[in-house]
Amino acid sequence: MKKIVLASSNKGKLKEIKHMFTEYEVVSCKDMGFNDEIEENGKTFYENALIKAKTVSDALNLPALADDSGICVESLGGAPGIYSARYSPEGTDRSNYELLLKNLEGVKNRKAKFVCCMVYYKPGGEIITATGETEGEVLYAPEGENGFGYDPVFYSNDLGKSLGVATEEEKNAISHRRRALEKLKELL
Ligand code: ITT
Repeated sequence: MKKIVLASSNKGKLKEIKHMFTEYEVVSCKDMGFNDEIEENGKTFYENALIKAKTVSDALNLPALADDSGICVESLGGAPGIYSARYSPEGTDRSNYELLLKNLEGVKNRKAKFVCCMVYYKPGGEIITATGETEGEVLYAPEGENGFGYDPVFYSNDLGKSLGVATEEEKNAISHRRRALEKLKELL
């Protein structure tokens, strides 16, 4: 089976992408010996995904896939967006979603979406990219402990429940990551 290197250190992403991308053997860049911190100084999901994919591809001299994603909240002007992983000073999943709930205290418009931009970068410079989104609302308190990141506080419009209570299969059927990956597969 063809191997694909994922330029990510996020275990939640790796697990989901492994389960959805069964056409390839998905391995993490860590498994390939790449352990460097990558500075994500782009201004968009696309720029950050490209930085990650290109850095890993250049280091290993192999094609690499990166996923840059986050939650965009309408009443916060799209924040935390590309800063989702480092929203709170501690930067843990729990401290991040707790800060989001705090910043939405008393706010009625809870509309939010997850966005995922994937970039597949080949040595030589070929870029294949696709973006996916999934819509919902930010809950008032966490529900469930499944998934990762902001899943426990995200009510999915497609599933009619929190991604914290949805199974991985349910989430993977409607997620921003799935939608980006399906488009990317067609382009690959
Ligand atoms: P890599 O850059 O190493 O891939 P990261 O966690 O830093 O890992 P991002 O910069 O793309 O990745 O930040 C994504 C953050 O957005 C992630 O840490 C979560 O807080 C949030 N997020 C993205 N997808 C999510 C999902 O499916 N469910 C819940 N939260 C998600």
